[in-house]
Amino acid sequence: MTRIIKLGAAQLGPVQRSDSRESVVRRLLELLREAAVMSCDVVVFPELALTTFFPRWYMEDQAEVDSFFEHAMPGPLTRPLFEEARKLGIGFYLGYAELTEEEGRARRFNTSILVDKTGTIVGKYRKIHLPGHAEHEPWRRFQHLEKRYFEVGNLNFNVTRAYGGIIGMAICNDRRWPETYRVMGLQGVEMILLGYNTPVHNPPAPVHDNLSHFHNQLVMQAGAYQNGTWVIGVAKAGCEEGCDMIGNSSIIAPSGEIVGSCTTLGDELVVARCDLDLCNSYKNSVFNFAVHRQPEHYRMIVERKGAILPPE
Ligand code: CDT
Repeated sequence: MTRIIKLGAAQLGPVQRSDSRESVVRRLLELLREAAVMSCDVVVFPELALTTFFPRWYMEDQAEVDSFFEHAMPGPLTRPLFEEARKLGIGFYLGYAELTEEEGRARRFNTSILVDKTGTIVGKYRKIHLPGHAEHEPWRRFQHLEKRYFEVGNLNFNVTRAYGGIIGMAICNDRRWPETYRVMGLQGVEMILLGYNTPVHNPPAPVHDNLSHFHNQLVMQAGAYQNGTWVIGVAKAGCEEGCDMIGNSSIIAPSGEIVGSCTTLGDELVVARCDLDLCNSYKNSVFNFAVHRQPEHYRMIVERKGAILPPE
C-alpha cells in the first residue's frame, strides 16, 4: 500500500456575509476539481468554510445565529461537494458550524469532517479550544464570540485510519496548544489536518499583531516536529467584512520544514506529495515516546483550570 498522500491545501479568500452558500460551494468545487487535475488524494478546506466568520458579530436572535449553521451534513447545498468528490475519487476535510440534536437538546459545535474518496464521512472533530468571549465587548473593533455560539467539542482528539495512514484533525485555535498535537501524537498520528480563520489584529493583545504570521508558523512547525507528524494548516484569508485575516496556508513536514505554502490572500491551491514514512525517523529516534518520555515525572504537578500548581 502506498504511503504517499498527495495533499491539496485549498485556501479560501474572504467570504462576505452577503455571499450565498451556493456561491461558496461553487468555489470549493472549483478548488476540488483543480486538485483532482493535479492527482490529489485529499483536499483540506478552512475552518467555517461555508460562511463568513460570523463570531465577529454579536447577535441575540437565535434564528439569525442558526442561519450560519448546517443542520445536516451533507445537506441540500453541500451534497454537490460529496457527489463531486465521489465522482473525482478525491477526499476532503471541511470545517463548518454544526447544529445537531443530542441529549434531547439543540447543540452547536465548530466542527470538521474528513471525507474519503467515496464521498463517505470517515472522521468528525468538534473544536475544543474555543477562543474569544461570550458577552458583547463593544470596545473591540470586532467581536470574537466563539464562546457564545459554540459548545466545547465533545469528541476529544481522536485519530482515524484513512488514506493509508493515521490522520487527526484540529481547528484553528487548537493549533496554538501543544496538548492538541501531543494527544494525537501519543496515538501515532501521521498527518494533522486543520483549518483556521485568524484575524491579523488581536483586540486584547494588539502588540502581537505584527507577529501573527510568525506565531502561526511557529506553533504548526513545532507541533509537527515534536510529534513527528505532517501538519496541514489552511486559512480563510483576506479582508472579510472589513476584518483582515492572515493567509500563509502551509504544508509542514515531520521535520518541521514548510514544503508548500500559499502566497496570496485569495482562493489558492498548494499541493505537496506527503510521504507518511517520513514520520518514522522522528518517531523512532528523538521523539520515540516509549523510550524517552518521562510521564511519571509529569505527574508531579497538579493541573487546575487556568493554572498549573505545585502539589500542596
Ligand atoms: N478561529 C480562531 O480560533 N481564531 C483564533 C484567533 C485568536 S487571536 C490570537 C486563532 O487562534 O487563530
